[in-house]
Amino acid sequence: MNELPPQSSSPTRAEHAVLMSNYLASGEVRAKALGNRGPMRFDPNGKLHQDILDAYWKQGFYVFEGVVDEGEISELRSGIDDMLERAPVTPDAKIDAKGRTALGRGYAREPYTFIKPLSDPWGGTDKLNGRHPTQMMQPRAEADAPEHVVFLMYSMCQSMPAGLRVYGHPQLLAAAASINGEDFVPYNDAIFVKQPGVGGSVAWHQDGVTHWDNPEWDEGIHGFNFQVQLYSTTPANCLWVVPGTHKKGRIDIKQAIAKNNGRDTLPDAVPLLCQPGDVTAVNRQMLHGSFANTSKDVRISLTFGFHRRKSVLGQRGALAQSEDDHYDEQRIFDRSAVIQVAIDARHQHFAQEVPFDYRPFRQIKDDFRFNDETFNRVIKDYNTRDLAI
Ligand SMILES: O=C(O)CCC(=O)C(=O)O
Repeated sequence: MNELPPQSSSPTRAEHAVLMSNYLASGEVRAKALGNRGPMRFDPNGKLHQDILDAYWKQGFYVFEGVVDEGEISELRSGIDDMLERAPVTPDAKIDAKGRTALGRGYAREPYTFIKPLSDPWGGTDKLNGRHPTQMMQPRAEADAPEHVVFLMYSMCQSMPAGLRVYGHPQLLAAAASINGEDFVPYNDAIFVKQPGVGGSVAWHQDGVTHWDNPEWDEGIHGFNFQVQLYSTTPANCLWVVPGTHKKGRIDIKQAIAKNNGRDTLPDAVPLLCQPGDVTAVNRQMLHGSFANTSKDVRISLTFGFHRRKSVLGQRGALAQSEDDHYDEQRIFDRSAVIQVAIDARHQHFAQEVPFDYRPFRQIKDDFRFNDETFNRVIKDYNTRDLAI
């Protein structure tokens, strides 16, 4: 990577795209050699095939191909377009670009995060428990770029009917049960929006913040995240991970970057290359990040995670949740109910599909059918009850 200018420099969008090209190409070669990708396959008991589990636990991630079909992807894309259209016209505005009240003005939690084009909002700050200690290169956007762009959208189960339905996807939930146990619980969800030529970066980090010093620490204790990809991903716009790092405990990220001559182009990282409808599962202890999207291709990743129940029970809030939050039985039950309502919302839409049988709600499914009452009781402002660790 000798041809890259100093990390602190600010190349133009076009220069950055050229400067990154060798690194992106070499990452693609490394990714293709790993072999941890393919369709979701299950054993006769409905558990992920052992070969897939072995590959997931070895590398810390897996790319599931062709999980969400074309029709559903098209519904999800429309939902995203709608959320983007209904975003406030500027970060503090009350109205969207069409003059309507912007989405989420009555929500308990703001559904949009805006950033300056091509910027890194977290790197080198103490935001989110300081888990992003170094800053990514921040190229200069073109002169006609907007001042702010949407970077993240929250509330997919509340704001997007198709978002709620995909949250109840039977194969995804069966995979979650295989990785975290049948009593698995939710974490949160966030939609990463990487618009062409303006999308920001996510500095290298490991997601988990709670259990690093736990005597019972192991490679699965902080759970994992799915990303449902709505468009093809490329090395220039996708998430990158360093294989195997979920096993290594807390990584000294500053030192890793320093050893790489201060550059964010970590030599062992690989890109998560996907087609629309592919879904990645990434262990939350993996070292991962993404670069400013100076390419011409959009990436929209519906990101939602799951935990082992015992990793969460008795813990305090972290990341976007207040430290005053206490993850007791009731809190876990209330947030997990979103899964059961999502399963039923999905079943009402895709009646031919066998719904997932979520063990914690097996005996009380009827109280969590999807309807106006459960929307208000369970789904409205559900993300104030996220279970971040
Ligand atoms: O998709 C991205 O660019 C970042 C995702 C990420 O950092 C996460 O899911 O924790």
